[in-house]
Amino acid sequence: MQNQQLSKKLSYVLRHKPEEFGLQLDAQGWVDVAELLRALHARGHEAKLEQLHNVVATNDKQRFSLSTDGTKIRANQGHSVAVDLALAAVAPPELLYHGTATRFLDSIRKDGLRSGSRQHVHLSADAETAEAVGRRHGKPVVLIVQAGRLHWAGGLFYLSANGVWLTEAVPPPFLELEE
Ligand code: HQG
Repeated sequence: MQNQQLSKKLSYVLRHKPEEFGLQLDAQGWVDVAELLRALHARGHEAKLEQLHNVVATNDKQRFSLSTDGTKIRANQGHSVAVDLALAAVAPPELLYHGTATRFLDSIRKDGLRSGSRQHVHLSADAETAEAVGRRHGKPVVLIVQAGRLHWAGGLFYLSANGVWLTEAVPPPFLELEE
């Protein structure tokens, strides 16, 4: 398996469908590295420990973390399965950004940003990153999130290990279109 394929497979297993590989994440989303490699192997996906380490270290978005003793691995964010990443709530910067596609704008204007199938709404620290996130869905558009005001109003914010800002929802009054 190539590194990118392994990365995609890891995202799938560690964020969305561990049970499809006969795996169970612990409460914080960790899974035993040796068990994971065995589960991949059993389904015809060959990967060695060294390659796994390489993918964790070089992944473009730093999507995965190894435990300090190296025996466990988890996804840093993006889960649809219920896990408690045990991130501490922190004060966000005044402004954060959310990239989406133009076709979602009407619905977002009405309902605000919702986490949908994932556990959180994902926000970016800069508009360029947000635009790239939005492009995954179609014609990209960047929304400015009044994160400071939302935090002041009681919204909880978390910063994942790979620099993605997470929050539960962003109501319409805290959103504006970037010019
Ligand atoms: C949209 C990638 C209609 C939302 C990225 C988004 C990110 C609404 C889509 C991470 C809505 C969900 C997550 C509403 C939100 N009505 N549409 N009320 N509220 N939406 O993929 O943020 O490469 O689940 O705007 O870098 O695009 O996977 O979320 O367009 O960090 O590591 O519903 O995924 O990282 O799409 O991306 P997603 P996202 P990875």
